[in-house]
Amino acid sequence: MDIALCSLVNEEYAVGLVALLKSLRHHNPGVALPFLVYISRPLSAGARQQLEAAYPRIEYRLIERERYARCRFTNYRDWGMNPAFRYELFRETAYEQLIYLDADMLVHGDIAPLLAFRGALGACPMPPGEGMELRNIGGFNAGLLNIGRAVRTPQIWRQLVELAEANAWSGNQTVLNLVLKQHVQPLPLEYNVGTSHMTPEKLEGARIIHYLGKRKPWQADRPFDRHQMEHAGEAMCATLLQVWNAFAPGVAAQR
Ligand SMILES: [Mn+2]
Repeated sequence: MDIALCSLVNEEYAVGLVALLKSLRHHNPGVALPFLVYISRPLSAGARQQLEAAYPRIEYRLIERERYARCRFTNYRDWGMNPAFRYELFRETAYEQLIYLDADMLVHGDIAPLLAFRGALGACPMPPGEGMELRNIGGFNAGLLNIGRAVRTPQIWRQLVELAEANAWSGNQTVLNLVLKQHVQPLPLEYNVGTSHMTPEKLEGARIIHYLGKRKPWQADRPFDRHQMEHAGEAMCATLLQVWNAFAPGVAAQR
């Protein structure tokens, strides 16, 4: 098999991944690729059961946390996950393409063209002004990465870790951009449509929705942050929550 899908979660983000997997099955029922779930600590039996019920080919990959212990970030966001764990993807050599999806994403359409991509690195460009340290130079959003074997090398992995250790960056995305800039090929924007500036037109065309921001749709007490509410508007936020809730863990599969 030459392609695998993957994500990176802890116990809390596993809820988001369950919804992502259910949405993938719903919109792409023919897809039966392996799905690698990167974790840094074992998940509870309950979380594993939900993931495995949502998708048939789950494989776990346990990250050695020590490898990333010296990588430091300023905007830690209280994830309970070291942002540098994302660099572990660059140690996987088994597949021609490794397609990474953030666990705060939802598949919203046909992703066959994304699965057909072959190349060093496919990612969606970020709008100007976004991406913290990248706001003036631009770059790609690291929530969706189609990573070819050419960049999954010990050299690139070491560059990522060394750069992350050298400076306190806002997150893993800046380091990924700085190291991989010359390798990236832009993917159509519909594969990573951020919720913060969502419009009805963008939602209509989205193949993958990315629930950006500090708050996440499974945090029922407050699923969106203020920035998101102001930019997308209350009605759009309600729609986005409805879309996510249709795939929430515990909700029976549609169709
Ligand atoms: Mn994300």
